[in-house]
Amino acid sequence: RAIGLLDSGVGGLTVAREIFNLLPGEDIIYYGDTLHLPYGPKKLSEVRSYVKEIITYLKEEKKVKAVVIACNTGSSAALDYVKEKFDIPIFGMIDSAAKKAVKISKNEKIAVIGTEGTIKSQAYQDAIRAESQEAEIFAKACPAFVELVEKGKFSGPEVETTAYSYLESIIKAKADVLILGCTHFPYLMPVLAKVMGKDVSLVNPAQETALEFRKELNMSNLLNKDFVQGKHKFIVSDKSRISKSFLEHGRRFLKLDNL
Ligand code: DGN
Repeated sequence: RAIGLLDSGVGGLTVAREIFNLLPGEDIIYYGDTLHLPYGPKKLSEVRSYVKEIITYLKEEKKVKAVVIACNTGSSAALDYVKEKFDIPIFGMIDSAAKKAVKISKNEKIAVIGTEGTIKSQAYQDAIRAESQEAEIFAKACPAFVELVEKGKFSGPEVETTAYSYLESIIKAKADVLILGCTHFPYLMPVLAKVMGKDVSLVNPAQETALEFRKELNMSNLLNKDFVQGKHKFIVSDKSRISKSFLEHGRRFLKLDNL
């Protein structure tokens, strides 16, 4: 049986890439909810119902054995809710990144950036707090980063100025870890690293999630042990948007040409 991955659009392909690399033998069905994107500015209750619908589809129609909500906003809005509703393992983006951040922080000043929905939900703040009572948390919604990445702007003066204005307060607060709590942000890694300075570690939730997910599959005896190359399938909810934008962005986000 396959693993289901879902996101509002193409962003989750950054998570898919990590999972393809770590779990090459698994069949994976990627569902991009292009009909409802972006999730970032939407009400959490609305995002929650989209996520529930998609998981219902993946489970009932595609018979997936496990699901990764490969979207920080989707995970923030829906993870606890869907975990209760479904009887298959469902994994989100938040906890593994929060754990890693607390583990590597030396001064317990941890910053997290994401969409408005992710930051408003407090999901990262709660997850960090669950790992460390003492941690000082700095959270900032950075919606313009999503737009820049979707325009293909990963570096240059505009990105740097935007990054500096969003991150100034975090830099001044001397946080030593920054969680890139949105699927799009790893693309800005070089600029973010430059703006934050060399003493700040950046945590990429896509990597942390893929590592923890592999452990979880192994523990639940759901890993495919056959030595075969897994098949990858992509589904979008708005077929009219599949054409250019999904394919073009998809190639870039996934760095694969087989879309
Ligand atoms: N995939 C979303 C996230 O990780 O929060 C960002 C893009 C969006 O808002 N749709």
